[in-house]
Amino acid sequence: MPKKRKKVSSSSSYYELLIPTFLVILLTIGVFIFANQADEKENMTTKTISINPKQSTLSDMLLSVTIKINGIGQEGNIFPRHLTRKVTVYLYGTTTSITVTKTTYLTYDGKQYFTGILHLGKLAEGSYFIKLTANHTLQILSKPEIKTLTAGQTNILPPYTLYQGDMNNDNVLNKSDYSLALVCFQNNNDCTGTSVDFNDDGLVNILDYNLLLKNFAVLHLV
Ligand SMILES: [Ca+2]
Ligand SMILES: [Ca+2]
Repeated sequence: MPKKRKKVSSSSSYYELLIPTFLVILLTIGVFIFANQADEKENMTTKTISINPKQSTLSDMLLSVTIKINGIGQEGNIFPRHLTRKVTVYLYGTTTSITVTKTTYLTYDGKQYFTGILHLGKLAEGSYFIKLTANHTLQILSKPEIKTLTAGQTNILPPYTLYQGDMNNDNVLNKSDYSLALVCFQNNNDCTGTSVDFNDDGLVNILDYNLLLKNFAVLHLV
């Protein structure tokens, strides 16, 4: 009888040892799986940050600008004396208070347009109103009015025509400009600093005067 009791006691002790060991193994596996899931979550978070659009907007924003100046090109003087034009571009954020003014020189393509790439610097992606102007031209608002700018690519503006004749640079074409230009035409000079040689052929004559009148007509000012 005492021998039987000893056998039962040995078997019970074996299971008493096995069960805690098994629980420890299960606990270890659980901790391992939990740790792996946490690592995966961390990796996913890192990946999300790497494509955060806020970071991509910090790269240099590029704008391809093309303008036509009336009187220069195929319907006017195809061989202007000045092969570059200084152009100022104004950007206004539609949903932010961002305002940017940049000036660049565009190069004549030998036929019709002045073109160039404008570096806007670190500018946030988004929607903007864009205006352009050159020396003694009226400002023009780009069309469509709201332009979405995207980082990492060259944003292309369609060609715009700039109209000359704003002699006093107040962004209005009216009789004050006509009077200032008329003095130059009557004296047959280029009125240094306020050139009326609109077609840039080196002469001040009836061709330039007609261009000014045409601008008034095109802009419905007469
Ligand atoms: Ca004016
Ligand atoms: Ca001329």
